[in-house]
Amino acid sequence: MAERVDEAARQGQAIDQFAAGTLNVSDAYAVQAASVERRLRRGEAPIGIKLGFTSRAKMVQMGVEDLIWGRLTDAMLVEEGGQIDLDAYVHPRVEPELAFLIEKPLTGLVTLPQVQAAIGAVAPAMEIIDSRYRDFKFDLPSVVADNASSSGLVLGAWRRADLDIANLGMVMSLDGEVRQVGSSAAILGHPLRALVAAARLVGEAGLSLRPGDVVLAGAATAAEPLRRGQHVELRVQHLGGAEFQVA
Ligand code: OOG
Repeated sequence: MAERVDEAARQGQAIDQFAAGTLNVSDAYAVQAASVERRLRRGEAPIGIKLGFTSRAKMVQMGVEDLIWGRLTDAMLVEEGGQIDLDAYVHPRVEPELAFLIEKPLTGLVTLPQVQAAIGAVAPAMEIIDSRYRDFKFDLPSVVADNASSSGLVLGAWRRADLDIANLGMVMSLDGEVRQVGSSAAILGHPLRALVAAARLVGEAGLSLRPGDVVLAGAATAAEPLRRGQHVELRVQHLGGAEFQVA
């Protein structure tokens, strides 16, 4: 299963979804870990994790109640202001997010003040998500096995996390047209809670967030499908923005 999802991601080719009931959530995380292990054996380096379903808009869009997480590698980084090739993906979508840079290790049950003390910087970010399944019918274990649809990330400039990020306006535009408007408050009510959740989730897997890790806090709005030729831009109040082009 790990080989199938990994090859699908590597080649940008859709695969059939695993039959319903073949995987439970904990099996699915084992498939995810094994598939990312294959990427690391090919020379990719781990750079952090992403969270999924941290906002009501995403939960409603996908019909779920649970948070999930996936693993990020350096090969997923898209240069800010750069270009992606639509052919490298199956059916990519883009989401407006915030990214955090971890400065001190975090794992297990942690408090908001501990989280605040552990982050070094925050940046506007977009995640390119790409479910590798053909005719996908939503099923949580399938998404988890497919590395929580993680496919790419675009990071804006980091700045020290000394400003209040509780309620920052976020506007995502496609070809100059505003398509998604939200607030960082949509991320679990306060985006730092995403880090509390991230520490708990990686802790449950026997892991920790390490200095230098990037944590994508999860989408603040619903996702937008990407099309060839599009220009995608995110602006975040007080933080700046990020953009990229779809070729
Ligand atoms: C799952 C990934 C969701 C988020 O930010 O909520 C996600 C999907 O929608 O395919 O990354």
